[in-house]
Amino acid sequence: MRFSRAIVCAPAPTFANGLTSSAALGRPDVEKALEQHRQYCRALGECGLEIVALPPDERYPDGTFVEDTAVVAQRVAVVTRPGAESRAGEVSAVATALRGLTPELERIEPPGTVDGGDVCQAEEHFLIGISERTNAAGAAQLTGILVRHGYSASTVDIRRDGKLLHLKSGIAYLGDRRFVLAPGFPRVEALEDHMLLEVDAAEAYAANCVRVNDAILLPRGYPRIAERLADLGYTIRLLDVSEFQKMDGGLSCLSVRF
Ligand code: CIR
Repeated sequence: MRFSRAIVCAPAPTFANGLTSSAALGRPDVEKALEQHRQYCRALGECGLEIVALPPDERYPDGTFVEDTAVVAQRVAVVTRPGAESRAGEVSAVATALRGLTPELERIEPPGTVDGGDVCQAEEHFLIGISERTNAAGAAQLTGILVRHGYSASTVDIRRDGKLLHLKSGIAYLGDRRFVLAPGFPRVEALEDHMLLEVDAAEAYAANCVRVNDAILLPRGYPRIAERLADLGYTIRLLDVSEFQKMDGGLSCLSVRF
């Protein structure tokens, strides 16, 4: 699957007031986050993507995690309904940006909630995580939309694990029938007949990596998985995302790629 565009949103001045359960990592430095975000956008540009930059909105400290607001596939785009109340208003800017860029725009309606971080596309199949943010009603609506557009979908409940905020905190699809997984990720049917690269416990955060055209974006500081991916022949782009990690986010959350 090749991408030609990415929607991004730089961290707002209020970034450090966002939701986080990683307080032990400290408070993020907004200036440093802005620089890391610039490097991230540069990497996406070097992977061949045109950047569509939404203006930071200080009402939404988590607005930089733009992936949660939309699920964009080749035949349909879905504006989500984020599960955290403080993030509900983030969707209007992304909906406006998507109009005209995607063939059809659908929406998740109440009582459904979906965070885009809970949706992992692997070719024509979508794995949807039921989480603290994505409920069963939202997953059912999204499944219905995707199936109407010729895709298949299945769900996995990630709440039991307790460690994953979103599905994609623990899984990345690389293409080539390969997934990267966090340790202990449930072996659901959608993973069958795929190569599964489980990261070491000490490198669990690196399960949130992103294949973008000819490269894999990987957080810096996880040498074991970096080496395994390089051995498989992938070009690796290492990026610092420490300030986003402090707010429970990572590489995938920072863009909507399509
Ligand atoms: C939140 O809790 O919503 C944000 N602080 C982090 C969202 C990260 N998004 C993602 O993993 N897809």
